[in-house]
Amino acid sequence: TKISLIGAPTDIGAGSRGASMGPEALRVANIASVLQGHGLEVLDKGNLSGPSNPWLPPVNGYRHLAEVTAWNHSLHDAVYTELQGGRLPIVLGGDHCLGIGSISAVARHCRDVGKKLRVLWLDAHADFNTNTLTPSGNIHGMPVACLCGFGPQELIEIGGQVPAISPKWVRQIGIRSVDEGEKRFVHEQDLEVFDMRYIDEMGMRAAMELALALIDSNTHLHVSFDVDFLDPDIAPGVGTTVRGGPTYREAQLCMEMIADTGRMGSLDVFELNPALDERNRTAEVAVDLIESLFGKSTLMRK
Ligand code: DIR
Ligand code: MN
Ligand code: MN
Ligand code: MN
Repeated sequence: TKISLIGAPTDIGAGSRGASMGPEALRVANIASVLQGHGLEVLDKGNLSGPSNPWLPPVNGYRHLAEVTAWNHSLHDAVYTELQGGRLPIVLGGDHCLGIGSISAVARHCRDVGKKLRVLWLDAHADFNTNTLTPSGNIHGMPVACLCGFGPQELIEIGGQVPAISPKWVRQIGIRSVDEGEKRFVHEQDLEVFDMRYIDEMGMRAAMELALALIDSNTHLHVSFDVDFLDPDIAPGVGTTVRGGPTYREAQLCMEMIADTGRMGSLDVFELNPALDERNRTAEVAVDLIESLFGKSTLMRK
C-alpha cells in the first residue's frame, strides 16, 4: 500500500481554536515513520492552504460557510487526486467539517471505479446537525448531514453528485452526545448508530462485527476518526471532550477489527487539538491506534 499524508491545518468549522495545529502534532508523533515501520510507502504531501479563521458568529445558522467551503474544495481535490493515483490518503486534520471534502472525494472515486462505499464514523458526536437544528452554528457538527444531502448547496455539491452518500452506507461508533433536534433527525434518517450504551451492553466486538457486516472484496472502507471518539482520560487534546468514551483497549479492538477486513481505502484523523493537549499524548495515542488500523498486532494471527 502506498500512503499519502495530506495536512489540512484549519479549525474553521470548530467551536474552539487549535485543531489547525493537528497535522504538525501528528507528524511530531512520528506518523510517517511508524507507518513506514510496517512496510508501507509513505509520501507526505505537506499541508493544504486556505482561508484563515475570522472567528465570527453564525450567519443563517452557519459559522464561516464561505471559508469552510473553500477548505473542503481544496481537500476534495487533494484526496481525489491521491485516490486516482492508486494511493491511500490519510487526511491529517483539522476539524471535522473537512469530512465533507474528504468523503465526497472518496464517494466520487467509488463511483468512478464501481465500488461500494462503507463509512465508519468514529466519534462522540453524530455530526448530523443542520442549520436549523444546530445549537452552535459550527459546521464540524454537520458533515454527515451535508454528505447525505442535507445542507447548503455549496457544501452538498462538492463531490459532483448530490447527495454524495446515502445514510445507509454509514455506521457510527462511540456516539454519546447528540443534540435534541439532531436526535430526531438521526432517527428519521435511520442512521445506524452503535452508541456507548450499545457498546456497554454488547461490547465493542459485537458492535464492530455488525458495523463491518456485509463488507466484501468490492467494498471501499473509509474511516473517519474524530479523536474525541476516545475517552478523555486517554485523549484530552480535543475541543469537545465527552466523558464515557471507549477505553484504550476498546479502541484498539475497534481498530484491529477494521484492519482485519483488509478493505480500508482511506482514513481521516480529525479534531486533534494540540492547544488543549498534554505533552502531545493525544497525538501519540492517535498514532498508536492508527498503527493498529494498518495491521499492528501483538501476535501473528491465523
Ligand atoms: C455539537 C458539537 N453537536 C455541535 N459537535 C461536535 O455544535 O453541533 N463536536 N462535532 O466535535
Ligand atoms: Mn472543486
Ligand atoms: Mn466529529
Ligand atoms: Mn466529535
